Amino acid sequence: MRTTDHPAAHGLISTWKSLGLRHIVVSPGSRSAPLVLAAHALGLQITVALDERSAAHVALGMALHSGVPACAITTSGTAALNHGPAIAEAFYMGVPLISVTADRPAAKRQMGPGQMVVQTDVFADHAHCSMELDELTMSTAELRGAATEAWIQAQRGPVHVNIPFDEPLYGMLELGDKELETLSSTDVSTIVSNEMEPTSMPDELVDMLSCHDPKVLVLLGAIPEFLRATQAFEALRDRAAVFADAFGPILGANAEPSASSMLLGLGDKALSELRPEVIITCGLPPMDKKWREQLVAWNAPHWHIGIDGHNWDMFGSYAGSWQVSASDGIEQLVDALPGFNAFAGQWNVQSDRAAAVASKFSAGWTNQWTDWHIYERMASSLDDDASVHFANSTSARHAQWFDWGRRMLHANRGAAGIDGCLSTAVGDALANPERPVVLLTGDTAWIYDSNGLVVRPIPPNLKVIVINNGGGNIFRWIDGPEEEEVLEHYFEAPFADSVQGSALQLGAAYASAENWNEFEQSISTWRNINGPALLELKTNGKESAGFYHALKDCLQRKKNR
Ligand SMILES: Cc1ncc(C[n+]2csc(CCOP(=O)(O)OP(=O)(O)O)c2C)c(N)n1
Ligand SMILES: [Mg+2]
Repeated sequence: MRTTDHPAAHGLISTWKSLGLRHIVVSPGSRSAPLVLAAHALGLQITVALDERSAAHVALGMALHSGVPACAITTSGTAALNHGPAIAEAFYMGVPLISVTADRPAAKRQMGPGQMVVQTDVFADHAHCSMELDELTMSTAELRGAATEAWIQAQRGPVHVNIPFDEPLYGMLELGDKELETLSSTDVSTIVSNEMEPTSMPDELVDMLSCHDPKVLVLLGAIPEFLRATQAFEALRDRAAVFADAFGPILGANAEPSASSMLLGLGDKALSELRPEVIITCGLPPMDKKWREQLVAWNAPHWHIGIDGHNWDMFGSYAGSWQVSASDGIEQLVDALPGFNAFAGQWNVQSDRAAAVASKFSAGWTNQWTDWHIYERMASSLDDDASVHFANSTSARHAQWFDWGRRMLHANRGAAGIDGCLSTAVGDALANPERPVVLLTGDTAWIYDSNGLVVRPIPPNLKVIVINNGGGNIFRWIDGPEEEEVLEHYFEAPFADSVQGSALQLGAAYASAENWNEFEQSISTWRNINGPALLELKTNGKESAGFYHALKDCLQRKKNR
């Protein structure tokens, strides 16, 4: 095989390939050339992404369903630092990711070269493992050992490898059979699976669950797709009060009870009657700040289940954590809880009532062209096999209100940035070409991350819907600034009357609608386009926020009735 003459580049990439690496995302640059030449020689699937911030998010998106880390490679300097946002997202969300940043040799960093920043351990606080692999000082065996360790650590989150190369960078050599020998993949898969062995439920938690009719509240928070379970949600719902995020561990569990509508519908009396004796969380904390305040106010001992290792004291009442995968943990919870639970029954009555109020109120607004009604329509009309991504902001919040069936839903809820939502969907689409990937995004998030489509190849199975409500509508949802002018100018900050120009520049076919009549025509055009397509739905931001507040008011008026 003819490949790079830099042993670290070939050693690293070939070790990872033998362990299961399939996807590499590279951004153009010279210092990283040995890694790119090695990946090319090894026949890996290489995506080229101009913007390193996008590249790392594309790699993150590639791992969501398979759980197999993808590797993003960058040259030195600020290019390397641009991997940071995706590394932070992968760290908090628990998504496998390998970031490799090429650097100058340590001795030359003191000479003031161009395109140089401090790269060694620069992401250490947001990575499961951070290492520098130097071919000038390490043997091939040491390099391969370190590569194996990085791969193991990357199964659960981000890993950063900084790797210096001296010039010349483009040299090639012919490798013989002996040099091509690599680790057998089975050795490592055993190590990885052994580490994931579930532990049994802590005694203290067993005691809490064993009392008569325990009052248990289970919060199913966001986790990445590859860790999700398909087991019966109904069994858990009969045994405990369950509040599920749309991006949580059980497919379809958020739909009923709709966590958002439920919370708004609870008055003080109901809230004191529904106080749990123990709160069990899994995945990320709840999105809704008011809901978090209520969980703090209940002051019930909080147990966390999962292998994410965050162990946050989310509600100021942390009691302990149980290192077990979400699906094993939920299964054991179902087994440990009695088959019927009066407390769960009480919750379910309340939540069914709140959901009924919300859907009746929404139906009364038929033909209203608001963001809420558009998301409601999407939930029932997108392809059943689509993987649906929601950008951060109101998109990820709208996701919580509706029944999306068995579709896989995703939002970058780890660090909740708007800076990689498109790129992540692009990665998902590239890694899973057999199914449609749909991104539902706001106008600001779209513009922010439009470099996500400056990739080659462009995924033909990616479809985008931009809800253009004139800037960040989220700032009309929250208790924002009093003055309308200040709100509009500094916070909502509309940047695009239309996103048509950006769609066309990026090679996506474009359709748009401003009302339901136009919608029918445009969505069928959009749906039938063979290749990437963008549908822009223009709404009135004030009316959309107005509907949302009216819905909240309606739910609150029903409190305690
Ligand atoms: C990288 C980053 N910068 C800023 C923010 C703060 N932020 C959250 S939502 C938002 C506005 C998003 O607007 P848009 O995409 O139009 O969505 P809408 O609220 O209208 O649904 C901003 C700026 C963020 N989450 N991430
Ligand atoms: Mg917007």
